[in-house]
Amino acid sequence: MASTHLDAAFARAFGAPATGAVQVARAPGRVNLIGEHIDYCGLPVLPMALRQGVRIAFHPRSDRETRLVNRDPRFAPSAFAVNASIPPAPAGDWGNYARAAAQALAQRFRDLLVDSDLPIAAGLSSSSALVVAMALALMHANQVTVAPLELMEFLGRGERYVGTAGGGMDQAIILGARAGCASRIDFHPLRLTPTAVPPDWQFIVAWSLVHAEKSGAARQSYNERTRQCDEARRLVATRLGQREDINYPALLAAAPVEQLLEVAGATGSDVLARRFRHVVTEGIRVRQAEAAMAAHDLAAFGLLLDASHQSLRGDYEVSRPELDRLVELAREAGAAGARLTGAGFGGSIVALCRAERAPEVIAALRERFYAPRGAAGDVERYVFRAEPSAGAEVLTPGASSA
Ligand code: NG1
Repeated sequence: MASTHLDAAFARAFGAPATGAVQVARAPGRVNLIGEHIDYCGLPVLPMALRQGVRIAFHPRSDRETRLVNRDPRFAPSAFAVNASIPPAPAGDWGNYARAAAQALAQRFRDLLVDSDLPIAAGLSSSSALVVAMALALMHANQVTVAPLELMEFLGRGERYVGTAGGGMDQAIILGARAGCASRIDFHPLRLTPTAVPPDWQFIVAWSLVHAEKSGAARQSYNERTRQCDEARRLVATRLGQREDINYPALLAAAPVEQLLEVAGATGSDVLARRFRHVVTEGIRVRQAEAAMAAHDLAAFGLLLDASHQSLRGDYEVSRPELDRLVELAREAGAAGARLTGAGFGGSIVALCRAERAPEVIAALRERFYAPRGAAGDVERYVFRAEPSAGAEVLTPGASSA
């Protein structure tokens, strides 16, 4: 959307500002290509930013009030005062993502109009895009600068305000993505390493039509996985004679994979052994996938996507029949590989194919998944080609942003 449209919508929501131009912060959504449910274990992941994202038009106020209006009428206006401690709105209120950023930055405040072309609860990080866009708007209006890596870590921790024990992948890629590239994110210490996505590769994102609401049961299941991974790590470390607080990267460096899996299998908990196996094997797949991308080896990357999905489905138990069906259909239509992306429990899949095959894959999903479910009308929003895009920014006033 052109920012002039946002200016007009802003004026309708708050009245035209008496002084200065309305400014716009933009933060993209992301699709994680591989490395799922391992960022909170401190293991590398390989996401890329999307063209779609969140835009916030903003203008300073002279008091400590922040007023938020969302162009999507499903989200009611929200307001809060910026103090040292900002109480959250009830669980599930979208305004909590803005509060998360404001609480993390604790500055003075403004009127903000939020606009998004990202599907919500689709595993594409619409929530973190909102947190990052909000943080950039607040920082820009208050002339605060924070070094990029520090801001990524800061907002990763800051988003836990909403109650999800998330890793740091989303905030890092949303802020640090490079156009045309996927980025390997390492967490100890935080570092982004871009790899160009080969021009004849096409990643396709398709939504399962199932909302993965982070505020409800999905959050509990997500947080349960983080606890299980931690428990599995402690059990394996103790049995190997390592320190109980050793982190995953160090544990993986301390013993061969076969030995780690054998020790995990002997702990007496089938669930913990399977969670552990997912984490360890997924970590290996990330390295292999990055190498396959650098070597333009589409078939190898596709097989790694398939293996990741099997592991997330069987060992990690975060898939759903709708996601499995989409993966199956994408494969049948000629994708080299496909898997659920994001936290799961609903949300989207990502599939990879040669660029020239993308129309066939998209058409097959439309006919065989969306049409039978009565959802063919809005299909462009549900299934689309993922364009590896640049990270978040504050746009120059008056600049048009397609
Ligand atoms: P999504 O897909 O946005 O719910 C969540 C976490 C990530 C990561 C993935 C699973 C947040 C903000 N994001 O992402 O850190 O753990 O799940 O790989 O909690």
